[in-house]
Amino acid sequence: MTLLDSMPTDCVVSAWNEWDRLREMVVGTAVGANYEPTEPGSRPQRRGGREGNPFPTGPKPQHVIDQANEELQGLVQLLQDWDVVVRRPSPVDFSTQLVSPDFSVENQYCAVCPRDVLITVGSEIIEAPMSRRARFFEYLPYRDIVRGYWKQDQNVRWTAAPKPSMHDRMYRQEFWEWPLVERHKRMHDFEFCVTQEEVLFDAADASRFGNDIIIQESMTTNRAGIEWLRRHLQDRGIRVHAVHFPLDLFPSHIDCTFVPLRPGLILTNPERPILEGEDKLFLDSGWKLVDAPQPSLTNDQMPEFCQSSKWLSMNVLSLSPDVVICEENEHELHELLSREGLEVLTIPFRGVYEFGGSLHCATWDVRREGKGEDLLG
Ligand code: ABU
Repeated sequence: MTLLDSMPTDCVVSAWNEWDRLREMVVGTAVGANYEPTEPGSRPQRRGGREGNPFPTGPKPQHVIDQANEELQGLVQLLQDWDVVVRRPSPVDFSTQLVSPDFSVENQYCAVCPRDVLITVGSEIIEAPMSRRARFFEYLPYRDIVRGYWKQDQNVRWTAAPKPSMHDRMYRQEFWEWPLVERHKRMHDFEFCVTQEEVLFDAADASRFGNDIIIQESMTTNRAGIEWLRRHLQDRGIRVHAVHFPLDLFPSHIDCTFVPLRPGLILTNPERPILEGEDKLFLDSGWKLVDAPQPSLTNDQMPEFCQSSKWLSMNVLSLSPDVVICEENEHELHELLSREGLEVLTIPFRGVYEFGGSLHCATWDVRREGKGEDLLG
């Protein structure tokens, strides 16, 4: 790393971790949201006993969009009350079909979860390649914002990771047919619905710890994607570590599994322990791993069309190392975090669950105080 990289910066884009005092952030929007289509990288299923019924296609109902937008606006208000500058994505019509030389998909998805698409590493904004066809163009709602930062400050770096073909060859279709017993047998192979050939990652599979970034192998991030990020960041002295959670048989995004809250404290998922030996990276540096309590909803009680797990409960957003925002119904989590010395702010957010995310997913931090530090190893 150069000296310049590690220095505190006035750059309009600057964020090194998940917890430093938040100053500027993008909050997603449900405007224009559609149901995610069935495609090689995703087989959406209904919940609550309706698994066998067809999954809808096309635009989400307006009342569902309105409910999510009301909750997202509540988050905006809370952030502004804490002097955080908030920006919102440009509206995009996600109902349009995509046709490329290599694939087509009947409609696109939504701009509720900027965390999946964008990551800030120091003064660099990286647009993830993504792994699903319906999300190929999901960077577009954020392009005006990103271009604005880039024009505003010559220290801002802006990188779009190579776009994958999303050709049928990029996917492992038989993954979806493997019964659970087969998945359990294969869980240490870390082979999911994407193959290893092309560079793929969703930004939400990564988590920032200063000069170290951890990133999980998942249904949305493959080893080539992790290698691309590692090579891309190594010249700046930023180390990328692959991590694995073998009991998560459908992993997608690390922020419901392993959530750093402040230096020395990580909220962990009791049903998805980190691979034996990989905990050393954290324990040897004095980090404490604390299991989250069971969520207030079971998987069956999650919204019928939500494709994420009950562990959205732990998808919290840090305002600072001392203050964290949680969904209002997660009382046991509030108590745990309070016992750990955090001030817990709560807001309603279950209407956003329908779109696959909670507070961390629905946001992308652009600027936090602080600088790059060596916090692991
Ligand atoms: N988008 C986050 C989903 C993670 C999970 O379902 O556990």
